[in-house]
Amino acid sequence: MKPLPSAIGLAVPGMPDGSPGMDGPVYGGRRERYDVLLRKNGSTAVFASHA
Ligand SMILES: [Cu+2]
Repeated sequence: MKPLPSAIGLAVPGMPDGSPGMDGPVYGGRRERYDVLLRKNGSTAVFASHA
């Protein structure tokens, strides 16, 4: 895991299937790829990608 940078926060827009809280049997085990976005100093960057 990467060291944590200073940031306002992390976000995952859109509640993609397979992300935390959108996983498990009720979702039929479906998984989508998604990015975790990091917001800092007025800009947004991809912090992590999950396939
Ligand atoms: Cu959700």
